[in-house]
Order: sequence, then C-alpha cells, then structure tokens
Amino acid sequence: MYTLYLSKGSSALAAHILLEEIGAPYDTVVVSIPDKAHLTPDYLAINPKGRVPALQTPQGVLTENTAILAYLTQAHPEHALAPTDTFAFAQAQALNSYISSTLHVAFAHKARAARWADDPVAIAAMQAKVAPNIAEGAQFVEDHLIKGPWALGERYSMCDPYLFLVHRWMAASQVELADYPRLNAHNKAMRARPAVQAALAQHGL
Ligand SMILES: N[C@@H](CCC(=O)N[C@@H](CS)C(=O)NCC(=O)O)C(=O)O
Repeated sequence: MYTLYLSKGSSALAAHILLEEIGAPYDTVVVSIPDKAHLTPDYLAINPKGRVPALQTPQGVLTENTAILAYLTQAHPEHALAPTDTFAFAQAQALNSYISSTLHVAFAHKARAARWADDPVAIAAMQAKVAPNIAEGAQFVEDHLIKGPWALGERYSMCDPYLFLVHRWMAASQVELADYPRLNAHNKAMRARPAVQAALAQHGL
C-alpha cells in the first residue's frame, strides 16, 4: 500500500498518474499548498523539505518526482514503464531530470521568485523570464527529447506523466501552445488515457 501526499494541481500529479497506471493499492493525503499545509509540523515530519510530492512506500518515505517515478517503475516491472537497457534507462532519467531541474525550476520562478531574491524589481524581472524560459525548454523537448507518440517512442513510460506536466506549465505561463505540435499531440494522447483522467479528476482538473 502506498500513500501519496499531494497538493491538488501540483507536480504530484505525475506520480499520481503513474500510480493509477500501475493499479497498485494507494491512498492520498491532500497537503494543500495554498493552505500552507506543507509547512505544518505534521507534514514536515513526513517530508522535512516541505514540498510535495512525497510517497510513503513499504520501505519508507520517498521524495523528488524523479526518484518516485523511477521507484514505482522498478517496483512494478511487470508494467515495463522504463527501458531495461542501461543506456536507454539513463536516457529516460535524463529526460525526467531535465523536466525536474530545468523546466520545473523555471516554472517555480512564477510563484516562488521570492525564494531567489527579496528586491521586488528583481522578483518582477525573474517572473518576466518564466514564459521565455519555459518556451525555450519546451522547444528543446519538442526538438530533441520527445520521440513520439510517447516520450520515449512507441512505448508509454514513466516519462510520460512527467512530460504531461510540462504542457500544464506552458499553458499556465501563457506560452504559445500552437508552436509545439509534438507536445500538443502528447498532451491529447495523455488525456485519452483512463489513468490520466482518474488522476485529473482527483485533482479537480
Ligand atoms: N524537485 C522537487 C520539487 C518539489 C516541489 O517544489 N513541489 C512544489 C509543488 S509542485 C512544492 O511543494 N511547492 C511548495 C513550496 O515551494 O513551498 C520534486 O520534483 O519533487
């Protein structure tokens, strides 16, 4: 049994989709970021980083989307959610790492710019860079990383739920979506999957 700690609409959606795809028993605990529930002592006892997602597994708590996605994949090998070849697996990790360390961080400057500066002028300047930085990262994904129809090619993988978030960040940053046909096709294919629909419904999306 897994427990996924999530805030609705957050990046926890990626792990949530993967849990639905796998079909393993899980429950969820809503840790509402707007209500600052991620900063309460109860939640900090689970994830001292004060971030979501966190996944309670039979072996302990895991944090970081990249780690959770890879863990669920390897804990349920029967679903073949990642390549078994060492180099191909590393390539999958490279895509997820790019989403985590470049695109998610670029998007975080929208709501969390105060993490990097106190000066309101600097904060506004960083927020103005969100759309161009997301657009640039998405263009890199479009041109180099997404193989199509799924992130890694013909087979659905642990990268797809995470890539799904990129489209959400693009839309939320007013990036011109029409410029990204492969990401748009991926988004459409994702939305047709029952697991994605089930997870989105639980986030009220
Ligand atoms: N690198 C982390 C980032 C986690 C993260 O920042 N999550 C956001 C929600 S999408 C959060 O918890 N934000 C609360 C905050 O920044 O205080 C991961 O991929 O899991």
